[in-house]
Amino acid sequence: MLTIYSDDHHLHHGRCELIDGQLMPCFEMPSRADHVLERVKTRELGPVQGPADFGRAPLLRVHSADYLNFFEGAWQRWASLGHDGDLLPFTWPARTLRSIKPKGLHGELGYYSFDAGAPITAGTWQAAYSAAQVALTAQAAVQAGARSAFALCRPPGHHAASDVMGGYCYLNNAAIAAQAFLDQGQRKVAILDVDYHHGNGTQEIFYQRSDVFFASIHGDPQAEFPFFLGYADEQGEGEGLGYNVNYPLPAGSDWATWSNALDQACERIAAYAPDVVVVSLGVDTFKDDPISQFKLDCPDYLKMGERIARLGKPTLFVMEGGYAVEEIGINAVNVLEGFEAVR
Ligand code: OKP
Ligand code: ZN
Repeated sequence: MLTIYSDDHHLHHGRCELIDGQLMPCFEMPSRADHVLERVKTRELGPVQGPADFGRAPLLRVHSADYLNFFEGAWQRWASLGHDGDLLPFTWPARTLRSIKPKGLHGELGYYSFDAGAPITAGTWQAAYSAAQVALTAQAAVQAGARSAFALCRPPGHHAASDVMGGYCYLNNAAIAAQAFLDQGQRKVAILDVDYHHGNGTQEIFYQRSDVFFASIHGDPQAEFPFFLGYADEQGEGEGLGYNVNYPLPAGSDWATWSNALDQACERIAAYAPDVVVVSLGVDTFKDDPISQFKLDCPDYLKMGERIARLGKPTLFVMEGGYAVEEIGINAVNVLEGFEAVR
């Protein structure tokens, strides 16, 4: 399997995040992608190539121009105010306030974010831009006829909505790739999100559309980030009604519980009969993940890949979460090797 990877992810290294009332070093750190790349190489998964540059146009198919302009320019505005530490939002237009866009940097940042989990540093735009190009380059390989490809994206993307960042995510790599498939002539795309956290950004982007089917298996938002989306009654809206399915699972869920949801998701995807499948590949479902509560073990990821392969569709894997840094490479590449083992 071809892997697309860019070193630019090192340009994004947030300093800290707030967890359980404590400022902690960011769990979403550069070594995550380094470990996955290393495992891709030691397992000889296949060639590793850098991304091509498809420009901003495919990003604009998913994100608003205002949002992209704000994100690209935010660091300069912050730096010109004399700061050199991470830019973090701290006030959001929650229910009792107005959803207006103030002119100042902090008001605008609150308007374009939903949590304080997406720090903007000097290199964040470049890293996120390159991650989106990584996804688009891997997408192009599948579009050109490859059975599968792996977009080793960092930062991740599935929490990023059309004009909102959050949850370590800025640009929705999987959504950008899914839209590119449609723009290049595919008629139906299914996105399967196996990250521990609900892919709220991806769901929002395609919620009113029937040309993208979105299925997500994740920690129950009653108790887990992102809390305010990802419930089982969210089935899509308007044209999109029936094209969104969520499988919220309780803390402690192991492979038996999780794989039952995967079977259901795969049955729904098979019934949809997509031309291509995009997998939002988070491996934070791992038993030792420091911020998650599922109990999958390393060999389970092989079975995950096998089940996805049995859909029999061209498949693009897009890296999302996974914070047990020592095992992230093993688990991610196990999914890819499991996929490749089914012919
Ligand atoms: C990203 B992905 C806020 C802490 C809340 C955010 C989790 C984001 C997970 N500072 N945790 O889905 O793996
Ligand atoms: Zn996650």
